[in-house]
Amino acid sequence: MLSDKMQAALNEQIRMEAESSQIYLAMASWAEIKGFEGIALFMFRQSDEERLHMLKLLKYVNQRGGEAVISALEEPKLDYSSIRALFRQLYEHEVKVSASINELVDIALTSKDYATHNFLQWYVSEQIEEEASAKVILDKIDLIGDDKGGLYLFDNDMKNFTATS
Ligand code: OFO
Repeated sequence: MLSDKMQAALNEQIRMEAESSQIYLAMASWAEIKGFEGIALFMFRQSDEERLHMLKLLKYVNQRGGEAVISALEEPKLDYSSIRALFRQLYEHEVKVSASINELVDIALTSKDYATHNFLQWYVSEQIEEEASAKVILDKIDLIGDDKGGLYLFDNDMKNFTATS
């Protein structure tokens, strides 16, 4: 059985993962409209992944005798001034998610909820990968600078870019 505190924190994480999915969906749609086919594909994939992260948490809460809450989400307000700004927001968002996961791990440990602690390890590893790949992408963008040809190739590369690329 989940403690009230643990359940509330997990539900907050469900909201955050759903919000991540919306944010990346908004980014995907923007990239698609702008003709960045590869970036759009990458962002649609990220959005789908975040939805799976949300569902995994939802099922865990219900399985442990808790009640998952489906919250309302705010419309993502993003800075679309450049591709760099877009990926900077993705990176910063992932850093925020990692901090939130760490907070959950802390609650699990202090409340001696070792089952939830164990469950959360998957998210800890996932965040290491997601932060690292967002950093790799930002470094690539910095290398490209204002080079239009470089941006074209970058967009093409993003079609197949995964966290382990
Ligand atoms: Fe990338 O946020 Fe989910 O875990």
